Amino acid sequence: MQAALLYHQPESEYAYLYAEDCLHLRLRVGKGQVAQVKVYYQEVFKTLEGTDYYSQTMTLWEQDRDFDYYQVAIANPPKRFEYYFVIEDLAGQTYLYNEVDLYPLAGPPSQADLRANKDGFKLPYLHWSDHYQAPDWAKDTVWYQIFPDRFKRSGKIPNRHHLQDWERDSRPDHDAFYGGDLKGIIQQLDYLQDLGITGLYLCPIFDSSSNHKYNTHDYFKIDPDFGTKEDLKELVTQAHQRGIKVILDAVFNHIGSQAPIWQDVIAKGKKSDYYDWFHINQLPVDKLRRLDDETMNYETFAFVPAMPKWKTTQPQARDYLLKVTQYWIQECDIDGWRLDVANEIDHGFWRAFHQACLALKPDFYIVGEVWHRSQPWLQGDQFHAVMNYPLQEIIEGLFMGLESNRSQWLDQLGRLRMTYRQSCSEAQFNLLDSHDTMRLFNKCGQNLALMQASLAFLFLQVGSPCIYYGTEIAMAGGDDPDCRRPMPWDFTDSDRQMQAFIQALISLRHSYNSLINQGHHHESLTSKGSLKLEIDQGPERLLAYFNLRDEALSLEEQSQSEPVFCQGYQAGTLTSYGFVVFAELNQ
Ligand code: ARE
Repeated sequence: MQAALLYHQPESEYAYLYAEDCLHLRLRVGKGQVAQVKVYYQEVFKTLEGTDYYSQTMTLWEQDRDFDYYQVAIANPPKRFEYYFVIEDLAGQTYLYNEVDLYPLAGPPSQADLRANKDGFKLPYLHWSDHYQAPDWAKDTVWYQIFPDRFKRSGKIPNRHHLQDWERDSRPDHDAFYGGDLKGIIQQLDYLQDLGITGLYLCPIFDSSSNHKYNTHDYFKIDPDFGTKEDLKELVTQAHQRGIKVILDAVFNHIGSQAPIWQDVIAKGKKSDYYDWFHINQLPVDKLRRLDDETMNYETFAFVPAMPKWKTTQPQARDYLLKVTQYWIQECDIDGWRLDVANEIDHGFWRAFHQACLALKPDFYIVGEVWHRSQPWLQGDQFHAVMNYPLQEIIEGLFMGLESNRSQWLDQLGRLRMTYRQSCSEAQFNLLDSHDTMRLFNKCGQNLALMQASLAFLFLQVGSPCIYYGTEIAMAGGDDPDCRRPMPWDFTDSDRQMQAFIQALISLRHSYNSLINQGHHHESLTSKGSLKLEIDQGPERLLAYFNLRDEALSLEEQSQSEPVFCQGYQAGTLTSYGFVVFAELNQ
């Protein structure tokens, strides 16, 4: 057994309170090198009195290319928690693994051996408040993302812009306006409720000159083209009446250059009260200038001149943004914030942000936009979740990566589940496309069966799935801005068929949410190249097959089970890259 491959870290995703009375421990070992792992644990001071250690056998929970991951849940753990791992390798050799090293043993450790060893791993005192907690509702949510200018035009709000015709497949350019507004969203809340949606994520809605509103002019004002604060209040109230939560988009990495605050800096330079609220290297800042290879005259988002970067470490700037943060919670009872360009803002700001939100609403939900692995933000003091783009990439590799190495993607899937605490994985914001990516239908080469199968796979993963508006009618669209076409409301028969599939998929998710979130997941490739997904939780089991090859499923595979959640759907016939998804639920 290779000691160098062992890994454990207290107070991380390897040792954490999953719930106030349930501790999760994980141990990483070299793949296939271990026969059994036990954990011995006890209350620190009790061992001094000669009390025996408890022991529990750990379960092989995940595997990837290089490692096996063992996991165990310990109910009602002692508060002062000391523990050792005892590992048996394939040759029957036993080892003790503590915070210092790995020691060979002659056999299972005696209680005296354990008591004599002072280097056990320690969780000195288990304070629930120290540990990552996410609002329970966020783990049971099916999200729907709306790009407000393109979702529904109510016809009741005047618009400052020339509006494009609201036509199916109208192709927007970067500067197009279509006139979607908040009253239009309110008009469609019954539609969303009927789909089974229980969470709405609105892209930015505050005063801004663009159609995307990511260049904010006034953080305390709803964009007049979208409506008023009263409209937002009404939207949230009516959404709540339908069991739908509402989260808004916080664009705190940068401001819009037309904002009075930035205009004041342009006009007054160092005399402006706001000069130090931004990263200014050289005046004037009326336009973006390169000073040398590394430096511009002021910092922006991604070298976009119209998006000067906030200095969120500056006390007044921080206070201003925290005031914005609390204002919309207090005024409109929103349920969460999605954080734009979250990974480029300092952690100190996000800790203060976290406190500010939860001081007002203890079950508030904070989801950061971070496109990569995000442990630093998910330790419990900053975000509850991130937009899970790494999962998006894995599912794309599995379903859309023609001839990709699927076993590698499955390895990454298992490793991703081990990247975060289980409770965090369950609250993740899972997605297959967004306003920043090509639409899923296009990613699937406009193959509806492939799109359905990849969505089914997404809905069967740990974490809360999000569908981007229009996914429910398999809306087409390329990269931004083409992924932001106006939502058609004159549904065709094929739109309705896809809506029925989405409705069935959402219904399955709601019905089996805890099994899907807390069950033991195992994905594998069958000998015939199908992707088999199993989720077990005690007597409950979910089994699904995804055909990933361009030939019909064998009769044996087709006979495995009747399609459960494709009610009214014949198992799809298999064309090239055709997919059939089966699921059976053994109670
Ligand atoms: C638009 C065009 C761009 C063009 C730009 C020029 O889409 O092609 O270069 O205009 O002005 C908003 C608008 C966009 C607009 C952008 C800039 O929605 O339409 O671009 O402003 O004006 C990275 C960031 C991530 C960011 C994406 C876009 O990490 O935070 O880039 N996403 C947020 C929002 C966007 C928003 C902004 C940021 C700015 O969700 O909608 O754009 O507020 C890899 C990298 C990621 C990278 C990702 C996508 O995965 O790892 O870091 O995300 O690709 O590029």
